[in-house]
Amino acid sequence: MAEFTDQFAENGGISGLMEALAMHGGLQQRVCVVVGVTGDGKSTTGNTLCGRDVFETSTGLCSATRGHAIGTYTAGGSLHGTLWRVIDTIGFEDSCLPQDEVARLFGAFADDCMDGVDAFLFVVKWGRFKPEHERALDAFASNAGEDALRHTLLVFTHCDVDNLDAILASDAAPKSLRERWLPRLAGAVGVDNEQRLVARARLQTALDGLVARLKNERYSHDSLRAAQKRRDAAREADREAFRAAVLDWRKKDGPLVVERFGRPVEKDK
Ligand SMILES: Nc1nc2c(ncn2[C@@H]2O[C@H](COP(=O)(O)OP(=O)(O)OP(=O)(O)O)[C@@H](O)[C@H]2O)c(=O)[nH]1
Ligand SMILES: [Mg+2]
Repeated sequence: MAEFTDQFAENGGISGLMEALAMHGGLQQRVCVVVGVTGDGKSTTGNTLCGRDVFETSTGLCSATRGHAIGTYTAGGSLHGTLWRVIDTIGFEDSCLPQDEVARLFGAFADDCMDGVDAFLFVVKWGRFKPEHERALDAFASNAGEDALRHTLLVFTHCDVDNLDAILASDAAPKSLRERWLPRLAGAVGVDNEQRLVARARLQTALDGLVARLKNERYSHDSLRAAQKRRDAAREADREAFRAAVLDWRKKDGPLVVERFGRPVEKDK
């Protein structure tokens, strides 16, 4: 019996069994990816969905979630329901890593959802839609492509308001959120992760609504790869333009002196 229990645990326990069932067609499979800035509650929201503490949470400025992590849960009954795979990702605007490295770590989640993504949850702490969130949404759109936005729900954490939609439609909501982002996103939901059961029900209802509205259409793996290629090409063009500008400047103005710490260390020409 102990041997059987050990084997069961080694194969992932209940979630391993659910995945195996899903692979054999017994359960429908869906994927949601949790994204956003560092520290606003991505991992906690993932834990709320999974109904248990799967992801490590933190309070620091550096993302506790480096790379990505995966949790699973079943919704709508364990035999005829849906097996959701939740992928928790590194925070954009991580102050401890260069932007390129964050983009590389973010993109790696794609290897764990080759069949695409049903929904992205972009997590924002309620009352804190700031320039950093705007930059993070821009980074998300540039890393995952515009197509990802219509699969994305804005999830406000630390949020216990009942009239979220009315607030978001009013002048109380930041203009850029109202006019620039919400029209391109799939909707918004507010949760307080401290109230896990209520929060879980709200998130699941929002996820099911999104899947139904999009008629099961998934964000594809190819869209992600195409967005990454476009971003790399734009970056290379930017570098090339910079190199050309320096060359041009050198032709016109003679010696180029590179100064470090106020002292010339390298002379050219
Ligand atoms: N009261 C309250 N606290 C929350 C809520 N959501 C998250 N927290 C807390 O916020 C802190 C940060 O949460 P995390 O889930 O680690 O945030 P994260 O976005 O995953 O952070 P990184 O992985 O570091 O980028 C933790 O202390 C959580 O307990 C919420 O809805 N209400
Ligand atoms: Mg985290």
